[in-house]
Amino acid sequence: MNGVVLISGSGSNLQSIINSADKISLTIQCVISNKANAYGIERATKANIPNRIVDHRLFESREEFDLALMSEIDEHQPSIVILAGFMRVLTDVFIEKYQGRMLNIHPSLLPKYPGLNTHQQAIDAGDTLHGTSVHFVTRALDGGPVVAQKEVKINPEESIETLAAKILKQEHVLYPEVIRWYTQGKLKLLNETTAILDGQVI
Ligand code: NHR
Ligand code: GAR
Repeated sequence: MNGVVLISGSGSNLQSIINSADKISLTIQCVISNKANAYGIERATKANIPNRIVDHRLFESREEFDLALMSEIDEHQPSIVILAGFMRVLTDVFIEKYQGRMLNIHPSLLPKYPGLNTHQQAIDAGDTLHGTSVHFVTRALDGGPVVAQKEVKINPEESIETLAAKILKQEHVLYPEVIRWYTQGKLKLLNETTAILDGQVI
């Protein structure tokens, strides 16, 4: 299956997807970043994957940025759009076009802590359990149906850095697995609030 990956940063999730691409029957057609200095762009280049920068700061509005992003994506006609550490909130015009074939990995046990600074929020709340979620992307920010999660323990002396590293390690296992479900046709979005895995509501 053909796919496009959107990133904003280090791209360690992108790397885990690149490394498992054969196993999960995914051809990454293009990697697109909204940040020119994202290390994930170097990872794509090293893996001989076409890549582009669409700098959100060059656009007057979120909609105009999204339209530029869409025109880059649509050159490839991807069957899946993968958000991997992508940091811009997407407008409805974008969501409507790709809903049902767009996944995100979010560093919390959704529905806890949608949005930003999730590790800080979990520590501040005194949580002992944290984790990561893969969900279908819908208009509701980090509110689309959750497909799968992995948990990590928060230790008493945990810092944001140690916690983020533990979460990333789990993400690198979880995301390729969920993408494989999708490429194999086992995972589908039924509607804005419901996902189906192997014919069963998740
Ligand atoms: N867009 C929609 N409509 N729905 C979702 O579920 C989305 C989305 C766009 C991105 C990823 C999400 C995450 O996993 C994601 C899910 C960025 C922000 C944010 O507030 C929030 C959630 C996510 C990504 N971004 C700031 C903004 O103004 C910019 C922050 C920055 O540049 O550092 O867009 O957490
Ligand atoms: C990941 O932990 C991902 O869940 C999170 O950022 C990290 C990206 O790391 N995503 C978000 O916070 C989205 N707002 P990576 O660039 O090394 O894959």
